[in-house]
Amino acid sequence: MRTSRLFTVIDSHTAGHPTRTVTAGVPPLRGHSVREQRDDFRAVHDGLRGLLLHEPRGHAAMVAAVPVPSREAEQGLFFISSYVYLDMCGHATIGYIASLAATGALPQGFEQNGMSIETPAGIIHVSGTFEAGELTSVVLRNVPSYLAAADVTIEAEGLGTVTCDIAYGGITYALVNASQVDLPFDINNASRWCHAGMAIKEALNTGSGHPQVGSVLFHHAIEGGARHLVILADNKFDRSPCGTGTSARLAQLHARGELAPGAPYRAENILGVPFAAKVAEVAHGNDGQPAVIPEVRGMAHISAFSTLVLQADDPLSAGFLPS
Ligand code: PYC
Repeated sequence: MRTSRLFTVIDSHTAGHPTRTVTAGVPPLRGHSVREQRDDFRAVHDGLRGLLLHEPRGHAAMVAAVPVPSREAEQGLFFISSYVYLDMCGHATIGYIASLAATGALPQGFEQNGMSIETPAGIIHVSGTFEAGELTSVVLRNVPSYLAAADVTIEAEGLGTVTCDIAYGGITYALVNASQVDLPFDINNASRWCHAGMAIKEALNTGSGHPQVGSVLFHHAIEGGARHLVILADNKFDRSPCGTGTSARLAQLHARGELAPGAPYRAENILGVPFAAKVAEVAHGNDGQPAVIPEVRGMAHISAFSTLVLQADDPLSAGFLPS
């Protein structure tokens, strides 16, 4: 067999959402910061995104975590999804740490002190809980997160008038109470929720004058928190409760006076698997706006240790993603 490329990867899922941690095969990248290295990957090697994440080696929901050197933190990490480059990704950070733990690659002292990670969105801090030396959960302290706009009203195609808040948690989200959409809030209706989410995103992002959003988070109240369904893109939704979306929710609830620092917030995915979250600290955003440091705790499980191969004569070397 003649191969033209080989990548070693560890696949995990965080409450159902996949992370492909790439441990070898990515060419050296130019740039000082993690953001610059991520931008170099995008400019020079974007073809690898299809190879690593699209069919036949991946699928629409796949997200890669790519470790790179950092000058600012103990490690650097950037995130590639099948459809876009994410500045920050909570579920993939949790998947990355679980992958390091599964291969004995957590840095020395992690169990006591955790570590800092530079991401394109900024520096985060991760630590873990352990039982008899085994990682049992990953605790992520995210970048400063804030409410960007409250009580925004838009007309969304097929839905009519929708009210939402817009908040940043490493990615910017429209936060929408799911009761405004006449659909059962369950996984069997995921593609219809995707349609609804995309209609809201489109209405916000095409000349509404409101902050642009990357994704739409629908929330449905439960005891001690909410069930989340995050619509990422056409036919793509987060299977996890979404780390950056949960961070945006914490910022929203804190700004509205509905969640005190330290109070627990249970963020469940659409299948009922939770993240445990809280406002860890009150802080300031990059532009001095009132913000919070969110803390999100969850766990990932390993699903494969693989070597991805591109055979030299593969006619579909770029991969493909059915829409
Ligand atoms: O967990 O932050 C997250 C995330 C973003 C996109 C998919 N998952």
